[in-house]
Amino acid sequence: MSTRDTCWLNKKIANKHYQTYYLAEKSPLATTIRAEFAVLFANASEVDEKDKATIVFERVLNAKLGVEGFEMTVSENVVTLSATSDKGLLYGFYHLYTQLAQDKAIQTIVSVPDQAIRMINHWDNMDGSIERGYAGESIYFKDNKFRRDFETIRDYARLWASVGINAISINNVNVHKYETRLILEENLPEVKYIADIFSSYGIKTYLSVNFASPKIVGGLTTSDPLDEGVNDFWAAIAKNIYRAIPDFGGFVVKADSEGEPGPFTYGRGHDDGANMFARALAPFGGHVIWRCFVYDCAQDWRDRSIDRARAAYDHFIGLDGKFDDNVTLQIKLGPIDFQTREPVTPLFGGLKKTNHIIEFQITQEYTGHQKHIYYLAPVWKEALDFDTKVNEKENLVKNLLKENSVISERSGIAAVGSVGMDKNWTHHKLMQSNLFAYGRLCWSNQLTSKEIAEEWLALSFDLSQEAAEKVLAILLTSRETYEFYTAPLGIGFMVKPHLHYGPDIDGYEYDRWGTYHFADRNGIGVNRTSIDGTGYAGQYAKQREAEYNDLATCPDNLVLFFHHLPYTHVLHSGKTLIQHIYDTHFEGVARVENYIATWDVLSEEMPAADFENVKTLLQEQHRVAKDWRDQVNTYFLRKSGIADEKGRHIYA
Ligand code: BDP
Repeated sequence: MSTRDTCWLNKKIANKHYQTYYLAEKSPLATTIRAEFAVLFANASEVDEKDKATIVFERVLNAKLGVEGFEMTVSENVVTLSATSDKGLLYGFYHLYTQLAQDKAIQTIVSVPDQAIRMINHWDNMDGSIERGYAGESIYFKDNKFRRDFETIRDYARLWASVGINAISINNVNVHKYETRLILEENLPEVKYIADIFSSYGIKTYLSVNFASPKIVGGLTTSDPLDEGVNDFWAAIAKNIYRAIPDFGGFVVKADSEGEPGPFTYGRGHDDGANMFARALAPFGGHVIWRCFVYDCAQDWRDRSIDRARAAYDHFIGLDGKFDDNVTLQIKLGPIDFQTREPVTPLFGGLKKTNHIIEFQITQEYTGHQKHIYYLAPVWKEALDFDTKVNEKENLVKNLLKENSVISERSGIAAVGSVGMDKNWTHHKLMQSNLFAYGRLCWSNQLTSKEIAEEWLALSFDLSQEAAEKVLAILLTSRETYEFYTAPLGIGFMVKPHLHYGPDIDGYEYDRWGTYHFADRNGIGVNRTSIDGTGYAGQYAKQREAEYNDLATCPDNLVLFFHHLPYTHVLHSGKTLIQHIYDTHFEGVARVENYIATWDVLSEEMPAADFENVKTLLQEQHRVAKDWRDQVNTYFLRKSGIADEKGRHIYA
């Protein structure tokens, strides 16, 4: 038996004595379903004949279910799960389990995923470290070798399959020395062990690759995507990988970004780079995921003409339609970098003829390092439901992902993962909710953040309704709370450089990364209008551009992202900018104090380890929230010279 926290797969179904009938006895996924049945229905006890129930699995031809959907029908004591593939049956089985585990009535349902690609990107290095990882070491690697903890990987695969994840890349997008060799023969048997486990749960394995591999490990003098030798190199690599791992997913590539090599070195475009990989992988049905996080990370802070927010659009919009069918562009949800509040990247709605996926971040790089409570579902919902207003009508991101991709099966969602060797996977017990929420939301875009959190709570704990509501309230307010005590109104950053945890207001202000707030004695914010600013707002459809350009319509929570404003500017809320900064920073800390008080009341109902875990981390959250409050308030009091109208203490 595994020693890991089984998260939302904790409960055993015991109320009925279920039997199963399974048709495709030999497939690996059928074996998985039987194994899952044995674990999740382990407590089935002797019961009356009238309480016995049967689960029938059947493979059907039913176009409306697609490859991954399922239908569940219920009559008397028979539950029938039907799907066109064993993968669909696996998803149906988990659905049945989660309904029973929540004591919900079993109802007839047809369920088809809203997004085709539902992916996790690990940023794991072979030395065992994880870039932006906050929950212990890598589950895959240690000491520049494979960790070979297959039980952990199997447990991990179960968690993701149960919420519908179907693709995982296992290594960092910044591909260092050892990881560059992952594509080579010497490492393929080990990659295959991992891929086989994932595959038995319906998950495809991808590798992040180094664009400069032909030079680094291929003995070539160039990595030029138009060079014949380079193309031969990648063709041979692909052939080798697919010989070892026939259902391998493909490559994830970060190129020409933050020091990573790329096609620009050779005067080539990103279409040339991506299509080179596409050609190598195409004969095997493989897939290239090409990241759009391309920007100048060595800019001069004195040069006001460069705006990092513009970069993804400026680099990729002109390439729309120029990518091969097995290329998918991966675009971060916001134009800068996973800040707590950013507008949605204008490439969504901008791209019309290119496969693309939206990139989220589960790991809490800028959102509290899994020491602070930050339930991410509202951030993701906001992005998926964002109305681009392209063509002057409603055009939501969640629909455009498929509609504007040439091949809808090559569109969807990816997210940077957050797990490590910590026993509870995520370091903070409550942040398991983000894993669950990510999978559920990828599958069903219309679920609300609240519904998902309720499901997660019901599956993960045995709480009274009163207690569950308390935890729910903490989760649902957590993003705003964090936003309140950190950088105000969409300005972002103000974090400790490199670490990205805790306040450092001018940490990046005179640095090369392009993440400036421009605060002086008169005001703060970045003028990104298309009237007299950087022009970023002009990358949106007309209505959005007008909305962001105009202070009368620009939403308060993004106003400093788009405008440079005096501290006396009056927001839509009726408060001045400076008073908003003071009020939210006091309020943010007060909320954390309330969380602490609420949590203490839960000691009877929470398992001891989980109770202690959250209690301890809340103290840390409180410590850092106070730091944020005091540094931000002091900074702006000194800059503006305007006192808090409520007369609260600010360190002047
Ligand atoms: C930034 C991280 C950096 C990643 C980069 C990326 O700070 O560690 O390598 O994103 O997405 O947020 O490639």
